[in-house]
Amino acid sequence: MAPKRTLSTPLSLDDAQKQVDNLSKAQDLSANTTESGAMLTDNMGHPVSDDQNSLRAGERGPTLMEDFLFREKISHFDHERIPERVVHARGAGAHGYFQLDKSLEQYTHAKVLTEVGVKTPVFVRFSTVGGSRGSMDTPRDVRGFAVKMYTKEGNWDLVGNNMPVFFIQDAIKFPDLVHAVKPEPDREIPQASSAHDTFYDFIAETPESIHMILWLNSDRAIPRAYANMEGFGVHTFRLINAQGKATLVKFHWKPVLGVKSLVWDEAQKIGGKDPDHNRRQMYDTIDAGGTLEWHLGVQLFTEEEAMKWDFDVLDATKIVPEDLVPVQLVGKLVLDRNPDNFFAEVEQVAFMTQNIVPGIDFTNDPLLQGRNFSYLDTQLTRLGGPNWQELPINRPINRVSNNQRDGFMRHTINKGRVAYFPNKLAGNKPAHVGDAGFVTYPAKVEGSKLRVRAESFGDHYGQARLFWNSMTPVEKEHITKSLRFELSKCETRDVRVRMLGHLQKVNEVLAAQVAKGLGEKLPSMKDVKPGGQQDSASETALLAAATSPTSASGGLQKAKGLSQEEGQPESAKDRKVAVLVADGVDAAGVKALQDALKKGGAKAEIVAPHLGEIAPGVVATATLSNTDPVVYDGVVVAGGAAAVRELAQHPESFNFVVESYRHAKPIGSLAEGAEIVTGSGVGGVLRRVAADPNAKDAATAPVQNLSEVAGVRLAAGEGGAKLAALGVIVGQDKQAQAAAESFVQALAKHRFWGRPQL
Ligand code: HDE
Repeated sequence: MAPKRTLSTPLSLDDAQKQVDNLSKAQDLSANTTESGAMLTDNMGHPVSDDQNSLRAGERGPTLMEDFLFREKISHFDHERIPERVVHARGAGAHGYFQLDKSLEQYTHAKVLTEVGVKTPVFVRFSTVGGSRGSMDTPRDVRGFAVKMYTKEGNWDLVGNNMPVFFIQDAIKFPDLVHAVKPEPDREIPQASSAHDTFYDFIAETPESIHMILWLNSDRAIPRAYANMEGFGVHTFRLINAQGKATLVKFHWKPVLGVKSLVWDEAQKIGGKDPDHNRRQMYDTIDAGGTLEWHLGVQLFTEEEAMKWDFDVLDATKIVPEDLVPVQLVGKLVLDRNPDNFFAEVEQVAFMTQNIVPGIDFTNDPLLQGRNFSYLDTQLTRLGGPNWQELPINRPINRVSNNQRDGFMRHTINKGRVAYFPNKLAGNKPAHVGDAGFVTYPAKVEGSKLRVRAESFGDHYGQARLFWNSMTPVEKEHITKSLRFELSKCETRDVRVRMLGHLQKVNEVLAAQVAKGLGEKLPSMKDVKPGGQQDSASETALLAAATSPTSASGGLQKAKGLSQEEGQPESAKDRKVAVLVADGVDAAGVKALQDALKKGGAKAEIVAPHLGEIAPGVVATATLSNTDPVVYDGVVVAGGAAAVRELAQHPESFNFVVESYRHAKPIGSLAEGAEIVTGSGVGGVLRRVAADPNAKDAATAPVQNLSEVAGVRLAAGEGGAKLAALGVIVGQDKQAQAAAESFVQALAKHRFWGRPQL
């Protein structure tokens, strides 16, 4: 007799009310997380006697077809890869939580934005856009900032970037943009770089991208660390309150450690020395018990306000300046747990802009509308079918209950004979919940079907000029230098010239200074030489005065929050310092330095000619030849006469000082360590600054040999103060602690622009 069928018993709606905290997702994942057992088995659980030798006919004979252990192991391996993401292929992620400090109840009924204090679990993935999965972390590129919140009311994905605008206004152009920036299809060159002909050829024909091109060529495109990036939802979204009233909103993530960047030369070198630089920083910080933190900020405005501005809030190439609508900080994002398995979590996580929760809704931004199709579509190929939502990292923490069934790799075993609606057999469950569920905001829509771009999207230069005007002189110089670099890599002159035409419309001086590097002549040229790797004082001064009239900017000529050199928090937290030591080092000085760095939240890495213990309590974890100054935020040369004599035998010691100087990072020395600083290429500059700034010969004086260099004396009194203002801390003998403290202060400033050229 056939077994009696039972009706399915869908869960009630109360799941949405269940207690959620920062561990809810960890508990959910634990159902699929496993440790290796003591005994080796195959995938079917058969104990394995030996998986290092295949089964063969005779000692030297062929492998047998019968060897199911061999076939299983190799076959699984053969299928270990899935397609990488078509964009944002390279990335890293971490778990954590979002906690609301201030209820937005007035604007939304989304629980995640109204329940103060609840810790909603999150998974965040940061990424670059253009490079392949195995490319480097530090190209000049936009960074993805994708946040998945496992809320009580289902997953909310805020799939944003570290820049508030985008290249294009309509999603239908996205394949063109991506084909243009990716390696060129005939030669698969260049990897993870926008500096090539096809990208700027496309951009030169796409003026709507110019605002974003300025962001891309600014320091924002080479962040120091994920924790030093701002995040933006980019599009205008809608919040809906319990009364059904809508408010428009832009989402921001403001980094607690402030926005900080690398310099371009450094970013390129890190790409070779430590391609995993950013993912390593995040992993190491969390592994050591630390956190990465951001504030959630919202800009709230009404449709009526938006209609008064001279730009369209549906146009993703525009910001809403913070001067028009301030960013209110309402909560905190904390990342505090590394994934257990990179593939299962970071590679398989699938973000979707269409994952929103009741109380949040879309607007008609044509980029967002297109994305809402693309993100589901792409997962079908990348994750191999319709059941990717069941993957542990993707499934929500609240109960999923519907009549969808089957498909490749279905994991859920849905009980019962009913898989349709309406039904009487299961009491019409799972039931529709009407207003208690997601209800689309009834925005009014009317119009003819037209394949057009709105007139209100038409101003492509106004906000580019606003961004340019809002930069500090040094930031303007970095943008200029970056554009010179990028365009000089375009082999086709016509591409370079067309781009100059656009830059002229942003700012004549900018265009003229870029033109110089390209060997082009523009009528507006001034007789100021472009700077090289370091900032050039004359070029910076010229650019400082260069501003342009704006439009599409709400009447502003300059806006808050765009410059990363103004108003950003300063902190030494999580900075990593190379401490150069050798046998015979003054261990007490190193201890004082380590203590001061630790107090400031920074990390010291002891770098010596060899690994291991150098002196009691001084253990080298890196060597002069296995690491490089570019992967640190600053360098200190420790004291001890014998140690410094040994360091002087290694050219890498001097290189540490010179590279750090060029990259505007703090440099320090303790006691005799000053001899490495003054004996390096930086020595001449330091003597010039600290000793007698007017002495003409000091500028060109060759660096004397070590025994003659009075490094310690050099730093005394006023001279020492002048050097400290340049971020060079030369510690006096026996005053390691004071020097260490000054160094930590310098570290918190991050970079010292405008140092005299080497
Ligand atoms: Fe994406 N984007 N995108 N994008 N995007 C993807 O989805 C797409 C855009 C962003 O860490 C893909 O799962 C279209 C803007 C991030 O897994 C794909 C358009 C912003 C990530 C896709 C855009 C983003 C993606 C590829 C319209 C910032 C990585 C793999 C022009 C607001 C998420 C995937 C992760 C990934 C499509 C534009 C951010 C193909 C059609 C604007 C952070 O679906």
